[in-house]
Amino acid sequence: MLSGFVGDIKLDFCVYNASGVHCTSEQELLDLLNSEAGGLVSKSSTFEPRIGNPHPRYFSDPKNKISINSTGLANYGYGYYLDLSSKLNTKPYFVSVATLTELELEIIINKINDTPDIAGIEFNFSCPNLIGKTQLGYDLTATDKLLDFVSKRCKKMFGLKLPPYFEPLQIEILANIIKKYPLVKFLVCINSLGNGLLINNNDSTCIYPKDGLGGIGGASLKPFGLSNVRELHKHLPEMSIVGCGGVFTGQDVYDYFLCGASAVQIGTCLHEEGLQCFERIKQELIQILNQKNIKKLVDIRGGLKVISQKY
Ligand code: RRO
Repeated sequence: MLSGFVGDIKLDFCVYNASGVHCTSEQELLDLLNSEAGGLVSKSSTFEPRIGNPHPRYFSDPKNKISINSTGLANYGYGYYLDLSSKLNTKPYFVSVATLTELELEIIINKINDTPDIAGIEFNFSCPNLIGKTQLGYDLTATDKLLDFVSKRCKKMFGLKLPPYFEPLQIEILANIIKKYPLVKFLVCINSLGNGLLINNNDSTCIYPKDGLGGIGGASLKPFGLSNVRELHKHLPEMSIVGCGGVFTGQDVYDYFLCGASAVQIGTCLHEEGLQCFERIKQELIQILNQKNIKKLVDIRGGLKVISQKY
């Protein structure tokens, strides 16, 4: 009833974590494995381990369902996440890779090609918090070039984690680039809204790096996540799209499927509520489908109705 898919991988339950949330250490990944999540994706990994940006670098305001982070790609290095794959193989396990240089990327891809038990690679084209760097996904020429590089080397199924786009034309151009690379099997839309600012009641920024700028997560992302999924689904109807951004309830998951998603990731809600959010959301989805007499969530995929003209 609630299955989903990511490329050619089936998830028994279509909801799992967003990269970056509860997925940096072995224990966190094992927690996800033992939860109701339908799969799991690691923290974005780099060639060498990184300690990330200085603290405080995360803040959330649960009442307003909003978060800000500037983690700065803190991770244990790609080898750590590959070595864990044999322990995590009872569910689809995706490794997220953040690209820093082509030389390092080539080594990482070769190693992943030789690692069984990895369902696929989520290439992060959208980290907003690297000091002195812009988000790769906003440079469509660089995106095209890197996709060419990856496609020529990667033997595993792979996908892209994309930033939010705000212009339909930009999404159309991106979709035309992606069409050139049939090995791209899934897209994750969207990463946090880059370079937002939250202020606390001491008149100060809530986080320290970049004078307080960071990636915004939470409920305000949902309209942009929905529109990005919807627009990409229109241009790439065969592509599997993982919805991400502002998912707190079963209704949010349902809405992402209506726009064309085939699976959904949870970020801020998982961080705030913890692992039990998966079971709660599952029960909410079952109730919605029963009320609407829908047998399988995937049957509504892309079925959003556009309101008809009245006059
Ligand atoms: O580590 C981070 O600062 C981070 C990453 Br890699 C990302 O993709 N998105 C985000 O909000 N933070």
